[in-house]
Amino acid sequence: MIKKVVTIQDISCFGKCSLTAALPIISAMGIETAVIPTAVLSTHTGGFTGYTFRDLTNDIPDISAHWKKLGLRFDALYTGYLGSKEQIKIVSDFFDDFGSADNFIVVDPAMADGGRLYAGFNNDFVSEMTKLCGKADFIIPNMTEASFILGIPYTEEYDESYVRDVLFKLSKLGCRTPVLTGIHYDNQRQGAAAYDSKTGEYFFAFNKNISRTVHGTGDIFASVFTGAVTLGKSIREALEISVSFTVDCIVETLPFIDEMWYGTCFEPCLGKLIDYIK
Ligand code: PXL
Repeated sequence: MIKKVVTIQDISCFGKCSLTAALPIISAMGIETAVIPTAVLSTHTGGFTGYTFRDLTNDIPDISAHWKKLGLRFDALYTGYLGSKEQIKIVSDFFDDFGSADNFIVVDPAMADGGRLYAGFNNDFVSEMTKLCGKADFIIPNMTEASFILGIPYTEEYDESYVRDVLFKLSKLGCRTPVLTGIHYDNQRQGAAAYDSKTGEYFFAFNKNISRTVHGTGDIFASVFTGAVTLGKSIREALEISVSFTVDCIVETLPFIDEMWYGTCFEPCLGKLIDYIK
């Protein structure tokens, strides 16, 4: 039976992030992908100005009620960028309705990067997102998001023991497996790390470091990771596939970076992703 994921995040109509990344990527992995759009924006908020924002919070309970009547079930529930703290509460109810012992929940607390919260977010939003993280099986923050969640200072200078400590503290929120993205100890390598609090194991996956920030890579990583775990890959395998694919996408983008400042050229790499999951 084909696996089914539901992903809950915004549609930025132009800009290749959130749903316009998650939908093609998870579909390419051979997984049926249902969506709940949380908001419609003309573009994402990372570098554009004057974008429109239509909040769809009130639609979510109706979609959920209809799906409950239909008896829909999903192998994974995966959330990304959420538009407001009210919306996080409603998504939390959705987890109560659709989460079960046979599926898993992934929360990517997409709210900050480079030491700063994205436009429109504040500390109240962070505390609500932190609660949502406690309900997840996997959370996928970058170091900025992890620092906001844990209330610790953001730093770009850290070592492996710091990463282990951050992962351990994140697991204490109640989520079984925190995953930290964008880990780098030097300029040579960059990657991701995970902690399975059930077994006490730590996992690391590194690839070459490319010191250009490319927009939307967090969404690409989280989508691939969610898809890989849905397909039954181990944490180690899912981490390696996600790191490799994210680096492929960054490498593909670099020659066009002046025009592509707003997004990542993931489309030409989808064939490689299909190979990685074979
Ligand atoms: O890529 C994360 C993201 C998702 N959705 C919106 C965003 C961002 C990051 O800037 O602005 C609307």
